[in-house]
Amino acid sequence: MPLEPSGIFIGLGSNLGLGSKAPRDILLDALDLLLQNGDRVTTLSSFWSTKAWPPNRGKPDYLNAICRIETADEDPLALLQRCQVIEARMNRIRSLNDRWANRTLDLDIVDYNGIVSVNCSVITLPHPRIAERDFVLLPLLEIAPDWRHPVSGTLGRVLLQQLRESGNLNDCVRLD
Ligand code: PH2
Ligand code: MG
Ligand code: MG
Repeated sequence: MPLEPSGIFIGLGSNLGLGSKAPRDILLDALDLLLQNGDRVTTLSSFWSTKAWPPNRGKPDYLNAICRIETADEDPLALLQRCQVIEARMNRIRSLNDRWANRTLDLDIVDYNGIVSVNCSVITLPHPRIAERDFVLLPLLEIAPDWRHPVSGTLGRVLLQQLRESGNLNDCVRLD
């Protein structure tokens, strides 16, 4: 029997405001824009305030969330492009010399129906660092408690427990 597809999950992040908009407004606008593109947001996690990774570089805290969407097409690359257009509309500047530069908006495809693409220059699915990121796992598990990593098959909650045991937690606070 085929495995139940796990769904399409997008990670949202912001650690910079834009004009009068705070990160929270930017994430809400991004959800609106996804919808306007025809990507139906079916579930949204809480917003989490998280310490910037990598730590101790003086970067502002992030606001992170995860949403689950349903797309009209079945094309991860087309979704990536729609996400990049939304990032650009929120004035996302890509820094050439700082991989972890502050950002007004980051939309990452975390998991696209369990698709595994390795060594693809355009997009790596699932997102390669899920297992190391509590700011991804915590909101993801809120909306998909039985989510499994598409590559290892390991339950997300087990990955989170492993992160806890390794002491590599990032100080994430769930907001109301
Ligand atoms: N995203 C990054 C780099 N560092 N730190 C936190 N807490 N949350 C993020 O979403 C994040 C980060 C690159 O995309
Ligand atoms: Mg990211
Ligand atoms: Mg990104």
